[in-house]
Amino acid sequence: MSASIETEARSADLIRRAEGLFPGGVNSPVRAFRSVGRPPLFLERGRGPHVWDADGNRYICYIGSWGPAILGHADPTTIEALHRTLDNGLALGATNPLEIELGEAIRAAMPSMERLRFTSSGTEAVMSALRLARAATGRDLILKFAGGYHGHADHLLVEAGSGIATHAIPGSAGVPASVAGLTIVVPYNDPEAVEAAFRAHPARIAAVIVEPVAANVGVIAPAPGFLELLRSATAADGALLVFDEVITGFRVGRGGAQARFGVTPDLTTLGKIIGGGMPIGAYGGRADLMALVAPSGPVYQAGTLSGHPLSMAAGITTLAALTADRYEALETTAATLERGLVDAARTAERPIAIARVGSLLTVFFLERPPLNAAEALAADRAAFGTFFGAMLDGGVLLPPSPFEAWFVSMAHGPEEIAETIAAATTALGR
Ligand code: HOZ
Repeated sequence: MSASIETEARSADLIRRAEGLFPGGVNSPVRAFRSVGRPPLFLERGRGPHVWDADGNRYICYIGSWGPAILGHADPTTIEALHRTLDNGLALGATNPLEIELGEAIRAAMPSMERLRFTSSGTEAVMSALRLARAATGRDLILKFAGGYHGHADHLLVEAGSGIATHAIPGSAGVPASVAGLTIVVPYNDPEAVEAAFRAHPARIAAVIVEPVAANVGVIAPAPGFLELLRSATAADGALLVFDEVITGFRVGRGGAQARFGVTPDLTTLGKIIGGGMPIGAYGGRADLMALVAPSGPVYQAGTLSGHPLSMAAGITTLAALTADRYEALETTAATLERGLVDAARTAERPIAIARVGSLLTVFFLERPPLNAAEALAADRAAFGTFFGAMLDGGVLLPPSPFEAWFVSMAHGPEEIAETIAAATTALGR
């Protein structure tokens, strides 16, 4: 576990060079460790539940590639499928049979995706789904929830979560007011606010987009009846309901949040797990809506690397491994971790709140789990920073933010969970 002076120098050199190259030293803001007051980690290798940094230190990993690594890192079957696919070349610029195989596997798990299209990222999937919603309804307004993160398209960076919440950025510079003005933001889990928005803008809202389990301001479960209310309010007004399942798809169950909570959206966006760790996104839904997408219809959307064979191969292999009994075991693993953290907090007499839906979990330094972003953002950031550092010193790598989900994987076994709980007991005791 302990790094030699020589290897630590390697990390220091990488930090210096990265800071001279990339804004903030990173290629995505969530990878910076600023909000936890630590130098950034350079991860070089992952296997199963573990990752190794550039200095050779090993950690139990709960970043999980920010969601895709549900099987753990470097799942051997996935790696083998990638090698095999690679032998046939890379993107070939026409439809590859693998696209059909993955598309069918997704639709079988999520029947609401009657037709779908692959993109290269979740951001692209959401942009495309909302363009389609606007075209289908002939309306411009989008309703989203405070703290909801749907990628970095202009009109969705309004009161967004993820890196925006972590780094306390008020909203992104560079987004024209006229664009941001097309986005209505209301609190998550607040049915009255949703109804009031529809009353204020009758027949003007194209779509409500929601993470059915909020997972970018920390994990927040939908209150009973909330998703149902979104379904009925959108239907009553003629707006579309879009579930952003980039994180929850194949994570909170094979059928995603829509199956877990029994609410069917008009459109769904996916990413992360369906690519098994390779770049991917997908959007899809009702066949009549998807028929509007070019070349069937007038809504243009395209991508040179969409449906990339490596992404398809990794996705196919990953989805094939996600059997019902493995989800059951994952639920048990995550519940054991949750119970252990609750006990650790009790022993340390620390008031923390743990929110968990399936294998998504957040430790909030709050008295009780939040219901919305405003409550989540009141969490004690400094306390989380101290906790994060102590966990890292104890060999456990958490997402470096109080407002991100921990991703428990199917590779986390009893040993890793016990080690994590032991580290938390020490960390909370400090
Ligand atoms: N959506 C991911 C977690 N909130 C982060 C991906 C990224 O921004 O790098």
